[in-house]
Amino acid sequence: MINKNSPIPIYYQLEEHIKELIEKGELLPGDALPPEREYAEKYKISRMTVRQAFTQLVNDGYLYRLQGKGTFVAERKIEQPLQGLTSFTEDMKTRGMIPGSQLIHFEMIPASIQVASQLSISEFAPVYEIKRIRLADGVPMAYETNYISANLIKGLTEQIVNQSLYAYIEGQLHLKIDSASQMIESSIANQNEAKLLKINKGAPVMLIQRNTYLKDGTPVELVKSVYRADRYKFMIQMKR
Ligand code: 16G
Repeated sequence: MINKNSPIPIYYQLEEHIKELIEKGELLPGDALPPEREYAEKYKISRMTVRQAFTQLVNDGYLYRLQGKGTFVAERKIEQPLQGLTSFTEDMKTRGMIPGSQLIHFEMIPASIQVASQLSISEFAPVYEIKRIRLADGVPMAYETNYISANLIKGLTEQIVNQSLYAYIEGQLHLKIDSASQMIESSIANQNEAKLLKINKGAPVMLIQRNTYLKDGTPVELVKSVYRADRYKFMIQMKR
């Protein structure tokens, strides 16, 4: 498996080998990896090399370490395509996962100047402020805050937002969601986000801000989502 005469660095060969075992399902999420020492002895390589491969796999989200306990196989990340304007509920259903929401906050408030300008409404006009934890098979994936004009999207209830917002907008109100612009940046979880997402404070997250529009250009929502970076990766197809 490890070819010492190959120009490919040994740590990289080991990394690819472990990745292959994970992809084939020979190593499953939660499985403990043999200690670094064992790998070093088995392949007659240095422990430093094994550590380098492990560290890279931890950084790439394939493995995680528990202090004093060892190195374990992480859950597979969800690969989210970036083309296509979909809802969380649709995304989870396409994957055969059960979507869920835990409602943290639901209130009608007067729009701040920032929210008003992004939703193209007047300052103090009524907006719904909705905070939800989005769950996949019961596991928290993202913490999402939506601002929605109450004069445009009428009749929202806690029950509706506990299910799918997009299904209500399109299925009940017959408004056609058409386009969105989205910004993605890296960040770290603050105390509140960490608690809600069941991750450590300071753990890496991806901050996504989405402005969504109807066909005639009317802004329909303003969203800030905090996604767990240990469970999500984004993918986009490109053509030249
Ligand atoms: C996604 C969207 C969010 C939208 C929600 C509707 C991102 C970053 N955000 O989470 O803007 O409000 O879907 O989901 O993708 P729902 O129809 O399941 O309520």
